[in-house]
Amino acid sequence: MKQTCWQILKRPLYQKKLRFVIATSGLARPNKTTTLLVQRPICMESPLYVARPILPDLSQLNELLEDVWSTRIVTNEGPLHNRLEEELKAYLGVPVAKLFASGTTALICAIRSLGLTEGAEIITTPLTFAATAHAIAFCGYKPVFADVCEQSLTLDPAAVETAISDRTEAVIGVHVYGTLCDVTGLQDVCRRRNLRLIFDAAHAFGSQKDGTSVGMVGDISVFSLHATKLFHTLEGGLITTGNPQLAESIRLIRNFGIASEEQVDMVGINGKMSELHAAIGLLNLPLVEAEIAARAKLRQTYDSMIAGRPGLRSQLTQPGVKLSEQYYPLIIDPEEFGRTRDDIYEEFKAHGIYARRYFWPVCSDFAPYQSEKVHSVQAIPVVDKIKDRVLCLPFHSGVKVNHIENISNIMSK
Ligand code: T4K
Repeated sequence: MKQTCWQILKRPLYQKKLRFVIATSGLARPNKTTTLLVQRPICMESPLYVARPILPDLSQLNELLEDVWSTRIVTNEGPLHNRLEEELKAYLGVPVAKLFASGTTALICAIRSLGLTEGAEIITTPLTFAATAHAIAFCGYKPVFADVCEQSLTLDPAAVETAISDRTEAVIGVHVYGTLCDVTGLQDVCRRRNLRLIFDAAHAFGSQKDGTSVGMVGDISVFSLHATKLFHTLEGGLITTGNPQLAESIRLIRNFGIASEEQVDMVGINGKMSELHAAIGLLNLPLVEAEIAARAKLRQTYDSMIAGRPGLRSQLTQPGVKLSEQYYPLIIDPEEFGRTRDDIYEEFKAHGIYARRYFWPVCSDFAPYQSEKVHSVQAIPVVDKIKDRVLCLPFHSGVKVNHIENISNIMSK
């Protein structure tokens, strides 16, 4: 039987030999580190992470930065920044694309741009990254968590309807893992109940529904351009909107509300992206299609790995949707599969495979949201069930055949 390096290193005889070698080699006297090595052997292969950033050629980056160095315009809507906004408009097929220092700053500015009433409630999903809920609270509004749909794991329009109070003024849907929200359903509720609608599209870069960019739905869409995202600028964020008035407010809020040297129109923050980050974006954008193709192939491989296995399912297939290929969430039913998500997560980890339990714990479980004053939760039975079942597998072009074999072997036990 083929043994993993972890299993070999765990064998008592091997550990005894290792201790002896360390003690007699003279290279290292047994200390805290070597003792730890003996007690907790690590896998020899380099770790396999859930995400791996695409990176441009360093010499190309240098070339771009030479211009920046010569002009010394390094930030504040510089030429590379503006060029990237134009290129993103074309790539995404949107009329407005505004860059930010991070996805979180972009979310904060998007929420601020709506000009909601003090103390307003914003309904969102608890099954998301901390940033979604935090952006709401940071702006002084109250996050209200509602349940998700069982199949898509995105905000359920019916649950939103139930969660609406006389203080509700907006909804934030999240295209979680890259699965699109029920956009029509959410738009319908928001139109009928006169609510603003933001989409947190951090996982949905480049995604389309029936040929329309995901960045064109709702009032505003917000993307993360963090290193862990398919397209990234190391750190960064992006807002798209079809509403020119909102676009202008968003641009002002990003730059302290400054309209001109003599005029400050609104309360704003520093949410700007630097030229260095924009340069990375300009060089990464042409690399995105190849990364998408590699991930699409990997998705097929993972799909066939779990096909016909009771208790395992993956992301919902949505007709007419061009996937962003951001994550590969595996959903594990412990009763049917016979093992829990956490059991598999730990075993992966022991083999140097760092899958992630996004998004556990869910936002409604966070300490700052335990008080009714800060947030409220409607019944969230689907989230309560699903939060212990999702495991995002390593999903990028660095995942190779031997990794997949390893993953498959662990899943087959
Ligand atoms: N809304 C949603 C729905 C989001 O998911 C996010 C961010 C946001 C809003 C806010 O956007 P930003 O303000 O972040 O732009 C990561 C990211 O930091 C975060 O951007 C992302 N969502 C979240 C889902 O994932 P962690 O705590 O899981 O990151 P970390 O450092 O553990 O990275 C995951 C793995 O990626 C590492 O194990 C190794 C690999 N990695 C990571 C980094 C940073 C690399 O290979 N290279 C790197 O430089 O949050």
